[in-house]
Amino acid sequence: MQDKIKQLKEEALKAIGETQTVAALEEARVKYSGKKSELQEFLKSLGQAAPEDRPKLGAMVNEAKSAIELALGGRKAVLQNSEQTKKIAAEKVDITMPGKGIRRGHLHPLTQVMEEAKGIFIRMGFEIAEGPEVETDYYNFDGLNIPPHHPSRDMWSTLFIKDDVLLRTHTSPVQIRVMEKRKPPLAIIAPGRVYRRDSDATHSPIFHQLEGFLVNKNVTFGDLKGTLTEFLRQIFGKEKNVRFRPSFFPFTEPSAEVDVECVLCKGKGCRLCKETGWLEILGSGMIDPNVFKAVGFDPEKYSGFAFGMGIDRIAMLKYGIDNIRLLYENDVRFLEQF
Ligand code: 2NM
Repeated sequence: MQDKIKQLKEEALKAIGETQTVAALEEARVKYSGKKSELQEFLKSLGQAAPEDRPKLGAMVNEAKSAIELALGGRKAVLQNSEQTKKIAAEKVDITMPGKGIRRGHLHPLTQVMEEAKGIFIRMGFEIAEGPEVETDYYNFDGLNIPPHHPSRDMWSTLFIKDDVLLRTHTSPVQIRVMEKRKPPLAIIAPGRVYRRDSDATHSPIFHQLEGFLVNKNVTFGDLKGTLTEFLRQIFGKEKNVRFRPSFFPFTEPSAEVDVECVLCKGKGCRLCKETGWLEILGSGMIDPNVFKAVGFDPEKYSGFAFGMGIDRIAMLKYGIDNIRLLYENDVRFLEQF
């Protein structure tokens, strides 16, 4: 009997010492110290032992029991600790590792050029005005000295909505609306989307214009030249030559187109400038007396200059973009280059 108890204790202690997981240890606990363990059975059967042997045997069983329980407790602490360590090691995060870069977005190249152009005029003292993209033919044409059925309407391939309602072909209607409401002195720019029935590598049915005008007493063609030359130097670079060339617009008299030295060949002549050395950038002129009469300004008292430019065209020239569609397809591989 005594040998049996001793053997059972040794076996239990050895098994406990060899467990590798908390789960295996729990199995060992059930087997060696649980209610149905051999040791427990042993205690129950003590009554069959000789009465003089019972105290000694009882003490031995109890001693074995506490030794096993002590070993279980100790082993449990060791195993729990090592399982925790392994778990922590497995979950370890290297906080010194570089993160996944978050790519910064940026403004669309058209927006960038529009903002740049607006900024130049704002710093000269111009105000921004906006107006509807769906216009009446009065504001788009009549008010600008372009009468119904007049051949000068052919200058714009207009998209009509109804007989007298259309998509504005330029932002000049905004300027007519401002002049109707306010009195000189006025210095206004009108940026925005405009629409024409036109589509090829350099024309899109929707494009962007920046127009502007200045009206006051004694405004001269010299003011127009100075203002637009300064604008073009800021947007294309100080070193570029600029030239004013006579032209015609129904709403200005005299009218001039403004060219900048070719950005590609620097004036030598190339495919971009059609061998002329110059790029057409702006239309401009002194506001026609008929426009002043239409808005109720006295042309004897006031004079003014006006100008208009295509922002898409300027963006294409500045960035060397040869197809206007690229500006409207929203292909990130294209856009991220700017
Ligand atoms: C251009 C060229 C020349 C222009 C004229 C006016 C207004 F309303 F004041 F009469 N706004 N914009 C103008 C003049 C526009 O674009 C090529």
